[in-house]
Amino acid sequence: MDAQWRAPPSYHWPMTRVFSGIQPSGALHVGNYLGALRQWAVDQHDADCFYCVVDLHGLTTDHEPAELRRRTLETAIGLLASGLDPDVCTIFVQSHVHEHSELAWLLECTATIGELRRMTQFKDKSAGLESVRAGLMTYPVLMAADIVLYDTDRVPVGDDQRQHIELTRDLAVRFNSRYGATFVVPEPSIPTVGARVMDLQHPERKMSKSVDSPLGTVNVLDSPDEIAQKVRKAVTDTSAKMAYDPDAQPGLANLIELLAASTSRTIDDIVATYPNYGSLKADVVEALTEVLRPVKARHEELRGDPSAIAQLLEKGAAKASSVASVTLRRAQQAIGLLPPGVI
Ligand code: AQP
Repeated sequence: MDAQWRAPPSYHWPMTRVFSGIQPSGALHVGNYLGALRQWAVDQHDADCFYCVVDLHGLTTDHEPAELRRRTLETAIGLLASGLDPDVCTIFVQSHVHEHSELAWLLECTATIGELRRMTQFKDKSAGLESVRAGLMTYPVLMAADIVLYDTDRVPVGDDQRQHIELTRDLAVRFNSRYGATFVVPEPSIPTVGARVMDLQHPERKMSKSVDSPLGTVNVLDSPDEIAQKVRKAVTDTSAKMAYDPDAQPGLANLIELLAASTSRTIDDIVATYPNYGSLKADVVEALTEVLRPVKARHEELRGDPSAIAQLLEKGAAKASSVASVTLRRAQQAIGLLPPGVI
């Protein structure tokens, strides 16, 4: 066997390798920013980071082709506006790197239908649909392929992705134990505050790009007036008791977390400071407006030059492919596929 295909992990020592992705399923919201993107921008200075707009994941539910293309570009602009620097990290579109789909098949043949059916996002997203696309059940396997292709050590994500990272780890371990050391087994990295920003109108469910909740979702590009209107109308409760209790007072807990995540204040400090919900909401408006201000300003600069974005995505894809192709070949060899030209 060709030794380069079966070199044991970790392949990129001493740099930690980081990978994460985002679906082009709608406008970026403050949950995406505080739960994930802000951390991505920090990580790019300490690790070898690969960040991806996962457009193939956008095919799992109803979509308009032209709209998917528009959102893919818009999401890439959102990543740059969030502080990602293409000279420091690798930014690309998933479908530009064919290795993602190819490795996904090898991992589909490693996963079981039972474990995919147990994914809570599959249960939530398929609930009530008359016809469920097979891809909606198998996309966590594609996500596992996205991650292990880059010999990823760490995956910065929001709390909603915890179960998918667990599946990725299970598949990597299973593949390694069946076919020999092939994949690095990644660790999730989930922020302590802001990991699950809830919908302002329905604080029992997370803020989501693809759910139509105009007053419940604070978008990264919202104006200060829109932020103020949404936060002022945010659902709280009638008890008026200042406490951090996500089960009993989920709306209030969400506002407290939003303030903690957008400032350097602790939850205890916030609970002790505010006499009533009104003054808390006023400070949440101010904190969100401030934290999003630089993102909006960069977005304004970037949106005027889509061809520059297209070029940097092409460059990112070439770099990503140079890493992904090595991992894919290693996995193909391990699982028993005959390399072309070899007898
Ligand atoms: N509400 C949230 N709070 C904190 N983090 C969040 N993330 C998503 N929603 C929240 C994190 O953002 C990153 C990118 O998310 P994604 O595009 O992979 O899709 P998602 O997790 O399914 O998020 P959305 O915004 O709710 O999209 P749709 O509506 O398409 O499902 C991830 O790291 C995620 O954890």
